[in-house]
Amino acid sequence: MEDIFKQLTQLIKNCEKVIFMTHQNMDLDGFASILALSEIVSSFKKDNYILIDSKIKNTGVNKSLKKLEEENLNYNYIYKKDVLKILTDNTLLIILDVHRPSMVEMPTLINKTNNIVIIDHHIKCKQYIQNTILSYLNSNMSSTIEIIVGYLKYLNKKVSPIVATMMLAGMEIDTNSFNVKTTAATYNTAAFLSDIGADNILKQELLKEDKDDYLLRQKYIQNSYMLNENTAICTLDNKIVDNNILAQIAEELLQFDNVEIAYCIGYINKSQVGISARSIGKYNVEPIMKDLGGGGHMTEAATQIKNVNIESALNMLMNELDKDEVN
Ligand SMILES: [Mn+2]
Repeated sequence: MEDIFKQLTQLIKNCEKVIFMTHQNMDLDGFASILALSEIVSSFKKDNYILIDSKIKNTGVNKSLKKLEEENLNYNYIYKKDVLKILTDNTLLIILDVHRPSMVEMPTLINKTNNIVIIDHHIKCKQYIQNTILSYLNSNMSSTIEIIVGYLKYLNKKVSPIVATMMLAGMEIDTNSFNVKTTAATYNTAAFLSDIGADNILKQELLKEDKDDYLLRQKYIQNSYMLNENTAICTLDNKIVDNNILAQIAEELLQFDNVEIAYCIGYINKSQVGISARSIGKYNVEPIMKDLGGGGHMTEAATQIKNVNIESALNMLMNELDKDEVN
């Protein structure tokens, strides 16, 4: 890892400016990792820009943006429509928390430059961004934040307490409150962030949610059921919901007795059904989602299936589960 950090430092020092990008529907792992790296890049006296969507959906990210504004902490945010205007031959594009080209915030940006660095903690998928000058993928890491904290330690640098707080919140989300993908290194990362001033009260505020969203999930969870001795299923109605809702429901099902694997199925738009899969870490849910056209991690994976209804998506899932049992 030291070698990667050494190369990254050289690339930052040698470039003219940096543009940061994460995946579509930016979350706190991606955003807080970017904020931390932005502080690092600024300390090297390099201009840097954070590519953001004009309509951010993630509540944690929105709350963080508002908090940073209130505290007069100004980062250079840039929208897709303006990013090509600032891109030069010597601009470094650092992509965080994603490595699949179709999933990045602005896929067309990838073909506009070869100065690409990728730092991610997802299991390597078939389609990955190939024209990189540096790529670090480590799926043993709980979060991208854990990698970035490694870089801070390597550089012997800190970030501002407010960014440390956002990083801690991001880790908490990616690990489902330090339950999955959590190792001694994960706790050490949290301890480091706490040491440099992460604020537990602000962290809770960033993670708070809308009561109506909570109640909606509980309504669906009431109708969830056990498929067998360790697998819970929750199917939604015809309402179109955000992908995140499916993920959150599957995650929440894991807290109940006997549930070791959970699936949540629902419409994510008119013609697409999403399946979100979660596991406490005893079983790998990634192969099943992969067989259904998706991907992910051992403990969290998902897929989107076109032109099916919930019932047929459920049938497809059951077939895959049956196959798995036979094997
Ligand atoms: Mn992540």
